[in-house]
Amino acid sequence: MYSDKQRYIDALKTMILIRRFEEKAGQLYGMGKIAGFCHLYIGQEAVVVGMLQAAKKNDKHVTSYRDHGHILALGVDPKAVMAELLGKAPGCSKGKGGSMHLFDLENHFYGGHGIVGAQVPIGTGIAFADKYRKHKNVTYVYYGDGAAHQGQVYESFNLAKLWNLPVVYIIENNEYAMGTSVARSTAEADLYKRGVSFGIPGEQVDGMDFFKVEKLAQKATDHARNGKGPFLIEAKTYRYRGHSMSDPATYRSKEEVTKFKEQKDPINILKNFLLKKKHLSEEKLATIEKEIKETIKEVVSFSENSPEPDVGELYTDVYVEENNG
Ligand SMILES: Cc1ncc(C[n+]2csc(CCOP(=O)(O)OP(=O)(O)O)c2C)c(N)n1
Ligand SMILES: [Mg+2]
Repeated sequence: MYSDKQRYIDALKTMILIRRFEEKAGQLYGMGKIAGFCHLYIGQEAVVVGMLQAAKKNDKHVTSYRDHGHILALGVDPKAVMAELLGKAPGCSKGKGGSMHLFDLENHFYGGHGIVGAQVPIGTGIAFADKYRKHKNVTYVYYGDGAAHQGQVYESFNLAKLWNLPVVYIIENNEYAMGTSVARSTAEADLYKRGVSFGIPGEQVDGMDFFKVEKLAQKATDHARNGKGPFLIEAKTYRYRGHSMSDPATYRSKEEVTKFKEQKDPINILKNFLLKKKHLSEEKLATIEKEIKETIKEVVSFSENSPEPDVGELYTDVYVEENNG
């Protein structure tokens, strides 16, 4: 039987994998090996890993350009993700999408979207398709505090509630939209209230705490799966790195970032719980770290040694028809 203890250890492993993967991606970007944009998820790991505890195999997932953590948490091979970042042929989008356009049909990961807020109507449409086909799947739609201001979010909310679509909206409130803080841009900063006028229930959660996220994820998922319609979660989180790889970070103090790293780090919170409960020993933890380090090494070597896509690939995959549950 898959015990809670094992599930927590697996969640910790996933969070560490995301962290180490992204630290490496940051380095490779600095070395000029990753082109285009690259937005790191470091600091936000407990949000997606916590949410996925409530998801089932055929559920659907869609997010913004800050997407590495989501696709890794879904279990997609990190080699396919890193190869994509490097623009290589075995990448999950065949090296043609890059960091912002990760995609994986098998795990129902529908991107990776560069237009702020665009994934919200897309995810709502995916949820509509499931309801129309009478499939009991739930769609998870992640977006940022900045995206929460987009008009298309509210057009989606209206139809999602009108038709009681099986969708969970997750606002990853990491305090900033590029360089603009929530406090500077938002009259009502409790973003979980944004569904009220549509009749969509919403709740706020500490997005740095895996346990709190998974608890609310279960509640929201049950709501959506049982035909009660959409649910809105605001996960209060924090990104440690810049908005993307070029960010002067003049909009926040070093002390603020240090405070989150020292007092609220999602990996430390989960790790310390497991150590304290003796679910995990320091030795076992060291082995996990070592194995992940090895994995990352292999991932990088695989990606660097893989070929670029063939020129003929320019004309393939422009349109894909999916016909599954
Ligand atoms: C429609 C649109 N407007 C502006 C941009 C430029 N832009 C990219 S990311 C971003 C900030 C979004 O912040 P948030 O939704 O909080 O997400 P986060 O980056 O914090 O994850 C902006 C304005 C864009 N990509 N698309
Ligand atoms: Mg943000």
